[in-house]
Amino acid sequence: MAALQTAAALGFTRIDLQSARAQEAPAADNAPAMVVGSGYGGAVAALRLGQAGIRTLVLEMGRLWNTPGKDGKVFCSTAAPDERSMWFRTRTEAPLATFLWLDVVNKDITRYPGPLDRVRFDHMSVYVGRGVGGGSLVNGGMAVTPPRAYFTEQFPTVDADEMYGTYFPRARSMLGVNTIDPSWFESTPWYRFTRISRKHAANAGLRTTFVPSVYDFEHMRREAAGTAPKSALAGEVIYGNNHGKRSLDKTYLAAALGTGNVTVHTLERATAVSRAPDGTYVVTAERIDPSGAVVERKEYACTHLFLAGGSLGTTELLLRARESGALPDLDASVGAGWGPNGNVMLGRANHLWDTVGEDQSTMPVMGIDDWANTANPVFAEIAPLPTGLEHWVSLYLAITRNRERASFSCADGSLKLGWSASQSSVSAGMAKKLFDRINAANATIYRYDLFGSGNRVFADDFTYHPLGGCVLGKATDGYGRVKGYRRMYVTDGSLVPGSIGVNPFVTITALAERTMARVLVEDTAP
Ligand code: FAE
Repeated sequence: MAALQTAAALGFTRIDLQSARAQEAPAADNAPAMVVGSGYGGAVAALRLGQAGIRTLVLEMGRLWNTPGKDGKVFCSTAAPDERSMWFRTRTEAPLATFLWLDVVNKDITRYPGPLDRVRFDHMSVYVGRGVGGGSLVNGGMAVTPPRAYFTEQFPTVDADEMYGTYFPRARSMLGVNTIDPSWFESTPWYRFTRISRKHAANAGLRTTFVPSVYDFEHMRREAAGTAPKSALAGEVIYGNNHGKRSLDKTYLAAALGTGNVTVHTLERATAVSRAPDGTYVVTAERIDPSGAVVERKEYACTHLFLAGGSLGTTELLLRARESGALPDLDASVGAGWGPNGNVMLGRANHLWDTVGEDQSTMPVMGIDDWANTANPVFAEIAPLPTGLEHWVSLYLAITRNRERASFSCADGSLKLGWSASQSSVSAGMAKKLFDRINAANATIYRYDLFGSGNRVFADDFTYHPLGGCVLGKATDGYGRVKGYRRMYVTDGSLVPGSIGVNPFVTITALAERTMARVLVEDTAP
């Protein structure tokens, strides 16, 4: 409680965002504004608060990835994972588990706060990034703006003109989005795998489209030319990129720290949120050491609280607060409206003459766009499988329009997700319809050896794109203000109602920009 008393003594209990600018430097454990999580939603909030002159504390449960290990590199590669790969595991848990049914992909590792986590629920695993930058550390960098018609369907109350005119462009510019030079794409061996998949899609009458990226394609060209250190061309992606990628620590978060008003506490996990009688939010946190041991329990007080722990992290904090009675007025819809963005991974086996190449960039640059097919809308990213050997596999991550939704609960203390295998099979069914067409047109078959021992073709039991849990306009108002509680906000992927039809981080970033623009102007009344 000492922290709270300090906050009250410093007058932090009833300040607003305007008056927060005028506060004197307080004790370390307090800040006018706090942000939980440093992924897309958290990074936007931190930057915009910092620019507004508001002292802001960011709590991030993962570490800061800026120190080289013994090999001189910050991150390890996908092919040679070590303790820097996964979040407190003794063996890696890569999405593509086997090759020719052999357990050759995953490796034993030492427990350590690595940047990739796989959170397992019944029938659904959720991959998330952990560390300063959240998912931006481990993701494929695909920076896709959703089709306007689908965005409008998912967010009927959001002004699409404003989103497409202001916030999407702002997000893309801040994230450093760029596009591959088409002539380089056509000639480089590093994207032969993509060109083969494009040809097979075209043979089935399907359209492909280039997708932008936050990976610096000029750097990639220098990698190919041998004049820059290799990262995307050296198999680096899901455990982090040592070069080339404009992850949030190099964009939004660097700018946030540059304001001089933002502090990031790493290896600190918020475990509970409550509210003091004077309206101050109290965030309870645990600080861990690199072995995972809790070395300190802390309590922070703040006036404005921005929740950005991602779909899982934010939903869990709010659900716990509602169930424990700490924040009883939270909306009944907190925990609901979750979906995996219809994700399904699958592989196809090509003919011997359709080689995909031993050189493969880890950054996807093209998708098969059949979203406009109202009978079976699918957008399938053409994914790399960089093994350094020719394997004739075409890999895909399909985003299907699966309308199934699930709810979280944490009645017995642990977070549970009510997602069923039959809900996943909706996504698999849609992916199958599309890829059956491609196989028929090319006389090819699926690969049965990539996802474990059971001859599985469609990996529909994991997602890279967890969305929902605190849906915009349901658990929050139309701008991410949490219903039932003033000065508490959600700015991350939990606002998106389970599906957005494309890879989601541009949408999450743009929505967070929209929230911050509104909140910093309007939420000034005491
Ligand atoms: P997120 O980025 O997950 O950040 C949440 C942060 O909060 C994390 O750093 C957590 O460690 C931290 N955190 C959580 N709970 C707590 C707590 N209680 N206390 C303190 N810290 C906490 O959230 N999306 C694309 O658009 N394009 C892609 O190419 C793409 N590829 C992907 C590939 C992989 C392997 C993965 C895992 C994801 C991929 N995604 C991609 C998804 C994308 O990274 C994801 O939608 C965003 O990162 C979600 O952003 P949020 O701000 O919601």
